[in-house]
Amino acid sequence: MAKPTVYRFCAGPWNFSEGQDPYGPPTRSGESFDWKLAALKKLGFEAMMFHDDDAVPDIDTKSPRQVLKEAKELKKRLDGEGIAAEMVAPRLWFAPQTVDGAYTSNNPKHRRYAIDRSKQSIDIARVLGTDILVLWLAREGSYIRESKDAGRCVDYLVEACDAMLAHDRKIRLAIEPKPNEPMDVAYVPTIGHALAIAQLTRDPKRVGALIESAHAILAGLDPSDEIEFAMAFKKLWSLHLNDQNGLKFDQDKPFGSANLRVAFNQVRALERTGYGRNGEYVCFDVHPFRTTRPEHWLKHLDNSRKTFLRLVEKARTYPEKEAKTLIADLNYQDLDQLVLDHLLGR
Ligand code: GLO
Ligand code: MG
Repeated sequence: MAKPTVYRFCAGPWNFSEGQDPYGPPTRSGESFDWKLAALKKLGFEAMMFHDDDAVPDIDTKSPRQVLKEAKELKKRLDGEGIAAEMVAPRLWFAPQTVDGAYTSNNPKHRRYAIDRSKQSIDIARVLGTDILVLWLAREGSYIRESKDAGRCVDYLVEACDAMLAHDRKIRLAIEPKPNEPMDVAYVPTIGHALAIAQLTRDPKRVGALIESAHAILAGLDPSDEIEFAMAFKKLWSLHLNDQNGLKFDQDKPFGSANLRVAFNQVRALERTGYGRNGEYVCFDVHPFRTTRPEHWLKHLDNSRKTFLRLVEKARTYPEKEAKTLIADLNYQDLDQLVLDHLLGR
């Protein structure tokens, strides 16, 4: 039997957010990057994930040389702290060029901007020592159906992936699906869509996925099934665990906060499929509640990890034999209760 996975944890600088929402300003004043790096260390997390402009602020105003220089400086700081860079993601949803899509914009100049910026993110990833480029396709979708050609957008997405794969022979693209928000409807809403796009690219082996719990729930799916699906293709290269209370705005709640059983099944899926054995990290894409006071600023991350580790124990002590007998007997009534009793502690 394989040795139990020792999980390693990761978060991004945006996960130390300041409480702003569409209806109100920040409720905590911003902290510096160094503070966030120190906070991750204090939490015992081993890696940080980066948007390109987290790594190099104001990236669009800097020359390629300057960008690489700053990326190298960052790498030194990370090495000094013993924190790895888990991934880099081009932030393709802020700039005016991405107002109606980046890779799938109707405007060829804007599509070019998106591809060039993605190539630059790959250069940053190389400097930071990671081979994972995460593509959260935030604005690849439509506000109204008639504004874009959905079929052509598939071609545009494939073209963009091909350009990135050609730019660096080692880079792996991890597509992070989400069904909506900020768009009304996104073109890559599920893992199935992401892996289908992968098959059309010049090197399908280097195009995989990142699953976020909340995004699967927003798509009306069970995140544990999404995990098992991606792992069946050996394509789950990163993970954003969090929680989501049904179909509403993207909540990014602490892991397990809304539905402990759904969280348990995600952990069980990771255990069953061996996620983490090839060095993949468990990242928490969670935000503090708006009400959080600065002295409790790290709790959402610490608590997410605590819940995760307790659920690992629950997965490892799950009464498999008893469950198997009940499954063979089609006694799902008692199987259901077995799970609840196990989670509640007998
Ligand atoms: C938003 C996404 C976002 C991405 C991040 C990395 O819904 O989850 O947080 O994960 O920008 O690309
Ligand atoms: Mg995410």
